[in-house]
Amino acid sequence: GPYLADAHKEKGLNCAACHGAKMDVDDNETTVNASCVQCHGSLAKVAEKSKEAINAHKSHLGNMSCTVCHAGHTDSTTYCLNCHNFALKIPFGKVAARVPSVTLPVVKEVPANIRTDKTDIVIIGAGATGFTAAITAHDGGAKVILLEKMPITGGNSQLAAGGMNAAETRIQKEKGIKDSVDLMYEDTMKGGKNISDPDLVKILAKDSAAAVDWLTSIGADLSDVGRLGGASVARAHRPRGGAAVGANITQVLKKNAEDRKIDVRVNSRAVQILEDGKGHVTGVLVEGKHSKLYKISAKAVIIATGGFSANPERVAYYQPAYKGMTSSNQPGATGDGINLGATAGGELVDMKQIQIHPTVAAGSRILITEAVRGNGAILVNREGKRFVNEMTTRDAASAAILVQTGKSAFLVYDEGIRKSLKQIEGYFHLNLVTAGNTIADLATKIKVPAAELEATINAYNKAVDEKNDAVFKRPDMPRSLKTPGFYAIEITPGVHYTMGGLKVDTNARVMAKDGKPIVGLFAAGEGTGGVHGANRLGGNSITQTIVFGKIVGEKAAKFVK
Ligand code: MEZ
Repeated sequence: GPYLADAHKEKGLNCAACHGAKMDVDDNETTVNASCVQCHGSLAKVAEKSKEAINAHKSHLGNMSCTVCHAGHTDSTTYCLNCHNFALKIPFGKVAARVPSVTLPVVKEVPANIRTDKTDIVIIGAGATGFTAAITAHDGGAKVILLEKMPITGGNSQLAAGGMNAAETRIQKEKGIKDSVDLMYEDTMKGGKNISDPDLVKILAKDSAAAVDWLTSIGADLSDVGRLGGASVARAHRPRGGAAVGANITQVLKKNAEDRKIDVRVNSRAVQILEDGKGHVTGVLVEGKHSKLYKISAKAVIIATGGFSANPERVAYYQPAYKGMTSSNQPGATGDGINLGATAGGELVDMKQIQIHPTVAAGSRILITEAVRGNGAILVNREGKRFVNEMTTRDAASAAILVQTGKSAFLVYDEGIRKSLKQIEGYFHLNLVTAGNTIADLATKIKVPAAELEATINAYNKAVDEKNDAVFKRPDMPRSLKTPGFYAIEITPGVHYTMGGLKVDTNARVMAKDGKPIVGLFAAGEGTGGVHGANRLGGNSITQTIVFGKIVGEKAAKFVK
């Protein structure tokens, strides 16, 4: 110390002032968080008081509990610093707070007589897949517990930016966009280099429009549509004005879970899937931040934990060339759920298929959404030249950037593109953008030959006018770059998505190595393999979370009945 608790004590507050008369501390730290709010006001109220340019209490991650960052009896840690490099100070805390990669504790023997909770279905991982599964299973009549090892829910889903792919939607029809389920299937198979499981891809495409309808019916805004790499038409659905899709849908999913009073437990790591002598799932062993080891007995377990892009050792194990690369992922994406399923006998597929995203802001973990290119931005190298079709698939764009001088490039756009996509304002807020009044001014600031950059942009604008990109064959050029100001963000590829994971069938059952499903074990989302093959198309991940989150919730609810 001294810690936050000592400061409270000095002000004459006793333990019960924070912990309540019963002094109970659950893993959600419910009582202590309520006490903080009672004295200091809600997060929104605290945010109002801040005059800082970066307002830590007004997070893009939405409403968080105070104890995500503030601790009473240990050093406080600023959660934002897991991804950002702000010089954010926190009372009684440390400046650097990255969550280290964690491996699961090995529990050889489940201690006898430990606390045992009971439910129908345990869902591990509270991202979009986990929430969708929980809501669907709950609405199907099952009792569920949703576990999250991190102090906040939302996972990578709440960072999702560019959109949610769906074909033949009402919104596309209203906008006159001609698309089909077959075309989405073909794009996805081709993007994944034809190694995806065709049955899973068919479901992804066929159920995509219903997934958009379902999300909209429970409160999401997916009314804007853009085009992303590898897609033949605009099918990436996102909120009005081109805002980030993940923040919108995860807030909606969380609210729906709250309204249904679903039992959501953060700081709660599943450490083992429990099985009976026949290999049938009987529940999970959990390690809670405060409750320590306890059991949840359940008839079914759903793994919805995501991938392992934030686990650099594991990424380098499968893809040595990606060693030391930055990642766009939240720190919890370490692949624990894949390990849990494999230890329970699940087969793993496509584990070497790891996606690097071409545009992570250089020297950071901040993803610059593909939607910026989708809305018209171009990629330019240090010599001031374009070098790739900006709308190609991510593997091709990333490979092209990595052979440029400095292994990075500039994403260049103008005021018109800036106005077309709300998400771009965030990059200004984070000081990632270099601005110029003219192209030459921008070129000087980013140390690129001005005459070359002018020639490149003029040639591109001509291609837009003629609807023909003769050199790079970019298929879609929605805007020319003619309206001052002119902007650039230096970008470099970063580990973004792991396509491999647990093998599942079309009923979301985890398959064992003998080709049979493991009774009672289900999985969906990024922790499963087969949907994206060798390369995921931008916008297909959120679709997968909702489409397969619904399937897994329905199938598991039916199974437990
Ligand atoms: O699906 C994605 O990963 C995506 C659309 C990312 C982005 O660039 O916004």
